[in-house]
Amino acid sequence: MLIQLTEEQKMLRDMAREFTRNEIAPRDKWMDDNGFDWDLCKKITEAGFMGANIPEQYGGGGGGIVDTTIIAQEFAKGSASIATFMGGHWLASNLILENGTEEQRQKYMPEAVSGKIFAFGLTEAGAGSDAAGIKSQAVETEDGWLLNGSKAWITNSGVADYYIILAMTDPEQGTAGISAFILPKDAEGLAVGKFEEKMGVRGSATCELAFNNIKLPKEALLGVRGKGFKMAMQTLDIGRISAAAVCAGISEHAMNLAKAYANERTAFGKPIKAFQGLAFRFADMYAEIKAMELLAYEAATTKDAGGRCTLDAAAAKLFATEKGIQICLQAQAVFGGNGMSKEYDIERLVRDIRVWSVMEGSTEILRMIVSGTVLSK
Ligand code: COS
Repeated sequence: MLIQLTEEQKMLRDMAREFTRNEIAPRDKWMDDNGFDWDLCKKITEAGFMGANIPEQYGGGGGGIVDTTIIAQEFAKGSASIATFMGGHWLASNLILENGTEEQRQKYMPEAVSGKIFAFGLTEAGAGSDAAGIKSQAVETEDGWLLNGSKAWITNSGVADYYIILAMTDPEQGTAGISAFILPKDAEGLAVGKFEEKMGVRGSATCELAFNNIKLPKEALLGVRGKGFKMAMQTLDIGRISAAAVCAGISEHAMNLAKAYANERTAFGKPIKAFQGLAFRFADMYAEIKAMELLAYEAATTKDAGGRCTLDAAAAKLFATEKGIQICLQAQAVFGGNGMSKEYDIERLVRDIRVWSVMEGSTEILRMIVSGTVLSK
């Protein structure tokens, strides 16, 4: 498949690139030290990126998956944390867009555009890769639902205004017994834990959530009862495309940092880029980043055309996360001892990229999905 961006998409890319250079990149180190940046979040909203995935009729940018993939990749060149934050927000708001009633869309979509933050809550302390093993439970009552349980490692938790929570409604039915609910941050009985001290993407907020007899109205149910697992899996297909593009963005950032260093640092009387052993690293980095991009955009194009992209999205993320980690390590090696120092941004990128081989489907889960499909064909 030949991937060609439209003129509008090229403009979107240039806009996201400029915004990254001017607003995002200068704040990344601050976020690494201090956590979520509310001022930057406000600027992202004002620039229209929060609603990039929302149709124009609800006030959004009307973009598809290719468009959000472009933004995610550009943002990741300045900050993996911000790309993570945006991915979580788009994923959760997209769930309402694709599965909600018209009333739900009319209520929540303009809010997502205007800066209310959304989060997608699937993972629990005892159920990560085994997503169907969640224990949170929603019991139907006369006037709504009673939610109990907990979630862990939820991107945007602690800063989100709304959570899309996956819970068991009919445990005896396995994956067909899981449903999705819209939970506002001020719901009585919702306890939000302290921010996790993570190794990387430290500017993206992550907390534990506990649900203690939370009463939700009937309208809190998102989509059809029992369809929550499928909705979550379809959403993860999109998340994995974005993850692949984010890894391409982080990798390009790492390569560019290493390039600048290789130009300026000298050894044995010449710039270190003159040594072929070092120069060849850049050939591999460039080729692998290009391949990451192509896989990500092919899956995004399939999704936008209405096709199922489970296999291609999993393959794109598998390749991008595994290669991305290697690229960041290779780029760090160009810096020699300086690569270990916090004075150089490269050490942060090495920490940031690591999370992607776990988040939104571990490498092992992705290999299961890809090998299962390839071998059954
Ligand atoms: N799109 C649409 N439907 C899907 C789907 C997808 N991508 N993936 C699975 N389904 C459907 C299946 O077709 C099946 O439907 P039927 O029962 O009608 O046949 C149903 O969902 C259950 O699928 P399956 O039997 O494959 O479920 P498993 O419990 O075996 O789980 C894996 C499959 C391991 C792939 C899933 O649990 C997974 O992706 N785990 C990783 C979770 C993850 O990425 N977590 C990251 C944190 S969230 S940010």
